[in-house]
Amino acid sequence: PDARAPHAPDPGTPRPEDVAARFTAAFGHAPDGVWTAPGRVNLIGEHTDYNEGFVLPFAIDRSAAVAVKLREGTTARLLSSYGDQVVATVDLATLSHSTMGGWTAYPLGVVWVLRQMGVAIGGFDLFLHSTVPTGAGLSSSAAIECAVASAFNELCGAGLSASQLVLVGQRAENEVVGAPTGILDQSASLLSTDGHAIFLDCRSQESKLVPLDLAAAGLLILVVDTKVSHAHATGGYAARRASCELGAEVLGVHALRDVAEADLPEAAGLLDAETFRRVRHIVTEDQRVLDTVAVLADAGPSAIGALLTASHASMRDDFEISCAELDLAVDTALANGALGARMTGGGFGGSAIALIPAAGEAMVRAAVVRAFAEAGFTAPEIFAVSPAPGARRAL
Ligand code: GAF
Repeated sequence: PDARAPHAPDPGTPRPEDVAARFTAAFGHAPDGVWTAPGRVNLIGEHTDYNEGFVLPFAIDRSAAVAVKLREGTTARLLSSYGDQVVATVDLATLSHSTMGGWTAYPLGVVWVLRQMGVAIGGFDLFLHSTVPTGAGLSSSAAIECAVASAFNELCGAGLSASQLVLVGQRAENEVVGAPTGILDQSASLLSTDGHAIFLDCRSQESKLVPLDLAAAGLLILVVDTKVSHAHATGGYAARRASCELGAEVLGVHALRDVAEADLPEAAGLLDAETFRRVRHIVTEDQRVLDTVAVLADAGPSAIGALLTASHASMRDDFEISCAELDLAVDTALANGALGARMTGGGFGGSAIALIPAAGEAMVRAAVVRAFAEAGFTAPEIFAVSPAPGARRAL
C-alpha cells in the first residue's frame, strides 16, 4: 500500500546529491550515504501474494531516497519532504507503536523490526525524499521501507539478504503500519532489474527475471493514476484476505495456491457464493500469471493483452476491488487501441495500467482525460513506465 501524505512528487528517481545536500542543510553534517528503492507496478497477479501464489511486478522509475547518518546514543531524528517538514525526534530506547505515527511509521517500523531481530541500531539522523506518488497503488510505502532497510542493513553490517529484507519490510507493514499485506511490493522494490519483470513464487520466495522489452515491441505501459486514494490498513483489503483464509480453511488446503482451476466446480458446492467468487479470482489469477510468463517467452509482450484484461474483469466481478474510475480508465484505454488493461495493486482506488502501441499514446491519453471529465471525475495523472532497477546504494 501507500504512505499517505499530501505530496505532489516530481517524476523520476531523486538525485542522490540533492538528497544528501538537503540532509546536510537540515542536520548540519553530511550523511553516511544515500539509498534509493523504487515503487512498482504489478503487471499481473493481484492478491495472490498472501495466498502463496504467483506475481509478476516490475520496478518503476519513481523512488524513495533516504540519506542516513549513524550517531552516538539512542536519539533518532527524522525529516521528510512530506507534509509539515518538521524534524521528528524519538528515543529508540522507548520506541513503541504509539511513538511511530504518520510517515515515520514506515522508517521507524523498519528500525523497530531490525532491532527486534537483534540488529544493533543506535541513534541516527534520516532524511527522506520520495517521487513515488502516495495513495496511487504504486507501493510508496514499500519504497520507503526498502530504502531504509537497505541503509541500515549496510550501515550496521547486518548482512541480511534481499529476501530477508523483503520480510523485514513486510513485518513493518503488518506489525507497525497495521496493513495485513503480502510480499509483492517489497520483493519488486528489492529484487527488480532494469528491463525485466520479476516472476515470484510467493510460497518459496524463489524469483526469476523475465525480460520485458516494451520498446523493442513498439509498446509502452501507461499508468493512469485515478487519484482515488486508498489505505490497506483499513477495510476492504483485510476483508479480502479474510475471505481467502476462510476459503482455504473450508476447502481444507494450507493456502489457495493449492487449489487448481479443475477443483473450482467442486469448490462452488462447498463455499458460500461470495467466498467462492473470491477463491475463483485467486485460482484463475495464479493461472493467468503462469500463462503470462509463458506467453511472454513464446510470443512477447504484444500477446499478453487479453490476459491483462481478463485479470481486470476478475478483480472487478469476482474479487470486487475495482471502482468506477478504474473501470473507466480500463474501458477507455481498450476502446482506444490498448492491447490490454487492468487495475494494478491492492485496489479500491489507485492506478490502472494499459499496454498500448507507442504510436497510440497521445490518443489514449486524450481519450482517458476526456472520459474522466465527462464522468465528472477528478482529472487523472497519466504517465508511461518501463521496468527500472531495484533498490541500491546511490551515494
Ligand atoms: C498491496 C499489498 F501490499 C501487496 O502485498 C499485494 O497484496 C497487493 O496489494 C495486491 O496484489 O499492494
